[in-house]
Amino acid sequence: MLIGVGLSVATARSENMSLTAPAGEVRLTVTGNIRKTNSEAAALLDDAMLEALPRHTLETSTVVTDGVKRFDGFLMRDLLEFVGADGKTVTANALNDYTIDIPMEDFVRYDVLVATHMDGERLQPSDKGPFWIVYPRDEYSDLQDIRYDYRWVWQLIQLKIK
Ligand SMILES: Nc1nc2c(c(=O)[nH]1)N[C@H]1C(S)=C(S)[C@@H](COP(=O)(O)O)O[C@H]1N2
Ligand SMILES: [Mo]
Repeated sequence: MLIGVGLSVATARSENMSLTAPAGEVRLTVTGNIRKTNSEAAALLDDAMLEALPRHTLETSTVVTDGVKRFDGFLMRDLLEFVGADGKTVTANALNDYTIDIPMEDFVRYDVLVATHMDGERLQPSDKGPFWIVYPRDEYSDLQDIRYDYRWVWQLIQLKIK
């Protein structure tokens, strides 16, 4: 009986922790209301796991750079699906302690990019890296607004789903 109970607990646990463990350095951590984890209540993601997401490109001007830039990365929508996120708000945290709540609906309505590269160069933590949330600003006049500018989090390292 005791062995049976132990086994069912172990099985339930492995079903929840359904992501493989990161092999490399953890670059992005997702916590909160997610179905897929690989540590206690978190999805710890390394470059290899993030590079396996469908790649996406976006050209746009930004409020902090000159002219139109080419950004490469993956869609926030695909990342959220990968970790089984379910909620109304995504709290984004940056290396410089910047924190902001972003409505989940942004990622349904728009192709919001988690950029890894700008003009072909890997974003570095010393600048806007390792990740920069980039909106398709030039495509939608609605996005050319200070409320959205706040959501362009650079030096992104953590997301919490609520
Ligand atoms: N990591 C990080 N991302 C950030 C910020 C910040 O301080 N740190 N500032 C936000 C704000 S308030 C705006 S308006 C835009 C542009 O910031 P800036 O005009 O202060 O350079 O980036 C956003 N992303
Ligand atoms: Mo700002």
